[in-house]
Amino acid sequence: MMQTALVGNPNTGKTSLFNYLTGSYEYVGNWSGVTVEKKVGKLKSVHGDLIDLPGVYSLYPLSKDESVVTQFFLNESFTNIINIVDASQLERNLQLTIQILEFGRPVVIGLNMVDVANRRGLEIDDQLLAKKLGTPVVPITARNGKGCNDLAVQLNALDNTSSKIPYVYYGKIVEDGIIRIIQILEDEKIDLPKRWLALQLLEGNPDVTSFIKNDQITAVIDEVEQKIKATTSYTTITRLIFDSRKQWIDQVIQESSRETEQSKSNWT
Ligand code: GDP
Ligand code: K
Ligand code: MG
Repeated sequence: MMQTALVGNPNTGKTSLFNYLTGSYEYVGNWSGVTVEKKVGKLKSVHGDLIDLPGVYSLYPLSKDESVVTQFFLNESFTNIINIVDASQLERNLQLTIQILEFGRPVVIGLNMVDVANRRGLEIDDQLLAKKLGTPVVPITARNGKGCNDLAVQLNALDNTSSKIPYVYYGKIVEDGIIRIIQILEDEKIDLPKRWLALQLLEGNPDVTSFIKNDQITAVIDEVEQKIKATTSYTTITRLIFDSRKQWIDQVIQESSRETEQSKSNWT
């Protein structure tokens, strides 16, 4: 049976989409260790469950509530992911999308709030965005259900070839660190994507770090950090990784969206 995780930034329309895609709604209690309600619903169109996760801006948790999402990625088995994205806040939202795509599970993106983006004079070519991101993108209006059936169809069609891992280049120092960490991880019996793990460890994600706990890896990360401090303008690996993603995101947005005349005239 299909297990679909619903992931996105706060206030992007997750609950609206959840209500639209699920018929019966099962209340399962709270996620362990936090007061956040765990919601799992039966998908209407497919034989499967939809799991609503707390809204987060990153897989690097800044609170116990946000840890729910990271722990879910580390410990739960699931089939695929719906990543709901706020079209009017693409730059911020895609920071999470990259980390989700790096995980390597099939992903369909629900591009929500297109009405808000359009009103602000931003037009997004969803097909081009899908091509640049390497994963299906479906424009939706979660509030009234528009496009949500198409999203369900795309979800149903997802398989292991649907989503490509985005090739964000993190610079030679970090990339060399990734290779060394992947080599160390080969000896551990961990059934998680190695490049994703290496990046989360280099970012200093506290949940992933205590999940793996390996002194050899800690030594590699220290070395990477020293090299970055000595040879770049960065003082942390975390910031360098964030900015590498930002550069990639800026290019994707530039290539797949345009400002309308209306927005230009707003400024004159
Ligand atoms: P969540 O916090 O991610 O679960 O998001 P919600 O489903 O609670 O939605 C947050 C707010 O955005 C609510 O006020 C919704 O009515 C609104 N909303 C959801 N989808 C859309 C949309 O496509 N367009 C607009 N303009 N508002 C939306
Ligand atoms: K948001
Ligand atoms: Mg919600």
